[in-house]
Amino acid sequence: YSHWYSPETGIYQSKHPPVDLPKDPFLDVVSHIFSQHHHGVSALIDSTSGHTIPYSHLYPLVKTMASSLHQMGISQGDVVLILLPNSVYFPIIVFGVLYLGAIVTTMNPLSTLSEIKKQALDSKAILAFTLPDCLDKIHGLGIPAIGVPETGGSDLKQMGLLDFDQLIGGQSPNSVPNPTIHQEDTAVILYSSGTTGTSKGVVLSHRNLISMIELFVRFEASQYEYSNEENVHLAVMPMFHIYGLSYYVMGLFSLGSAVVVMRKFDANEMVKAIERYKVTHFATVPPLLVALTEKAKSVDGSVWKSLKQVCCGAAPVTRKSIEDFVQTLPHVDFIQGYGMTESTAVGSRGFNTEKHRKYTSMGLMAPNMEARVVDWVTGSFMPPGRSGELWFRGPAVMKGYLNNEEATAITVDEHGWLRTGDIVYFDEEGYLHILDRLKEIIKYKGFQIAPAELEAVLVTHPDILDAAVTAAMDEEAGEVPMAFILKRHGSLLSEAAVLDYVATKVAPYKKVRKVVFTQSIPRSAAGKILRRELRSLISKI
Ligand code: 4UU
Repeated sequence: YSHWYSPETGIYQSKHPPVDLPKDPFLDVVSHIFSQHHHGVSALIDSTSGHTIPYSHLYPLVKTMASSLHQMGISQGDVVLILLPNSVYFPIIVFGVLYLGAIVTTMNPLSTLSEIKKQALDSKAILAFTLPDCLDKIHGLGIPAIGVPETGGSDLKQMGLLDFDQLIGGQSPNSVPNPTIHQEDTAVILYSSGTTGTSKGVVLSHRNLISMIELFVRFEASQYEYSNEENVHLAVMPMFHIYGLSYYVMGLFSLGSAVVVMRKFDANEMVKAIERYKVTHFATVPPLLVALTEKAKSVDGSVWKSLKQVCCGAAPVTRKSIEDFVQTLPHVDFIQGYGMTESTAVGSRGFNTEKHRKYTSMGLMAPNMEARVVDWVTGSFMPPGRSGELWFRGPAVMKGYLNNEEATAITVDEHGWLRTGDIVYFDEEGYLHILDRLKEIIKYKGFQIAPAELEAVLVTHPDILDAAVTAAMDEEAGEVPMAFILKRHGSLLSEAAVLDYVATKVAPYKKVRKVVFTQSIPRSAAGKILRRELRSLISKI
C-alpha cells in the first residue's frame, strides 16, 4: 500500500485519483449544471401528492425565490433559518437564499421554542421559513416568518412570495441582484456538537459545497455506468441534516436525477413510493434499513425490482442488519457511507464490484482528501490494520465553528486536520472501518444528541444535584440517551418524573429514555465527567 500510505508522515491519501475542483463561484457551478439537464424531466416529486417540479422550472423558481427574498430585504451575508420537514420547496428556498449570497441555517422542525431561539440568536437569523402550523410557535422569535405550504398547487405563490403566473409565463424576474460571491464566503451554518459540549454552528463555505458536490455526489456517480437522468432517489433522510442537505437538496440536481420527497416517514408510504415512482436509489440510517428489510420480506417481490442501490450511514449499523438486507434483496447494491457535518458530508463511500464486496466497511476515502489514524493516548500515527482516531484534511473540511475559536482550535489544528472523534482503521486494501466513537455524541436514529445539553437540562430540576448522560444501546434506535442521576438526599424523584421533565424541554428525538439513580457521578479532578467510566457502568447494570 505504499502509494496510498506513508509511514513517515502517517498520511493516508485517497486511493481515488484527484478531481479538479472548479474555481468558479458555487452558483455558477450550479447554474451551469442545472442548464445541462433537459426540460421535462422531474427534479422534485412529492411522494404523497405527486406534485412535481420539473428541471425546467427549477432555476426560474430559484431566481424568483431570490428576487422575492431580495424584495423582503434579504441581502448578502444575511442569515435565513429553515425550520422545515422535507419538502419539494426546501431546495428552492436553499438555492434562493444562496443566490443572494445570503446564508442558510437549518434545524429540525420538531425543536422546542427555546432550542429554536438559541440557534436563531446564535446564527443571527433575520427571517425564518417554517410550516404554516408553526408560525405561531415561532412568533416569539421576533423575526418575520414565511409559512411554506405542505403540498403543491401554485407553488411559491402560496408562500406569498411572488407572482407565480409570471414565472410559468416564462418571464424570469428582473430584480435579482447578482452579488460577487467568493468561494470562501459562508454559505451554510449547520449545528453539531462536535467532539464535546453543546451544539455549535458549523460554518460551511461555498467552496465546501462545491467540494461536496464534486468529491461525493458527482464523483460517486462517475463510478457507475448507469444514466443518472433515469435514476430516482427516495428522500426520507431529513433535508435539515447534512446527509439529506448534501445529497437531496444540493447534490443530486447536478446529476439530473429525480428526487422523490417524503415529508414524513411511514413504512407503508415508503413501499408505495418505491413502487409508484420506480425508485432506484435509497439512502437510509440503520433503523430505516431494518424497516426496509422487514417490508421487503413481507411485500411482493415485484415492488423492489427498480431498486439499484441502498446506502446506509450516519450511525453504526450491525452486521446482522446488513446481512439480513443483502439476503432479502440480493439484487440491490448495498453500500455504507460515512461523513460528518464538519466535513460537509464528505468522508468515505462503499464501492462494490462483482468480485469485491465489503459491506461492513465504510468504503474508500473520497478523492482530494487525506487521513491520519492517531493513537489518542500516545499521539502516534497508525498504519493500516491498526486503530486510532480518524483525522481528516481536505477542501470539504469546515471553516470552523461560528464565533467559537476555542472549539475550532480543539477540532481543527493549524495544519487543517479535523479530528473526527471516531475510532477507525484502514484495512490492507485501504477500506475504512469504524469501531467506536471517542466523542460524546449520542446517535439516535442517526440524529446527534449532545449529552452536555441534556445534563444542563437535568440539573435545572430542583431535586437533581448532579447528572451525566451517555448512550445506551437500543435495538430499534441504535443508541438512546441514558441519564445517571444523583438526587437530593431524601428526594422521592422517580424515573418517570425525570423522563417527563426532560421531555417537556427538548425536541422529542432528544428525550432521555433511561434513568439510573446513582450515589456519585464519575468526574475527573477538574470536574469533567469521565464518559468512558460511565459507559463501563452501563455494562454492569
Ligand atoms: C457509523 O451523520 C452525519 C453524516 C452522515 C453521512 C452519511 C453518509 C454523510 C455522508 C454519507 O455518505 O453527520 P453528523 O455530523 O450528524 O454525525 C457524524 C458522525 C460521525 O462522526 C460518526 O460518528 O456520525 C457517525 N457516522 C457513522 N457511524 C456517520 N456515518 C457513519 C457510519 N457508520 N456509516
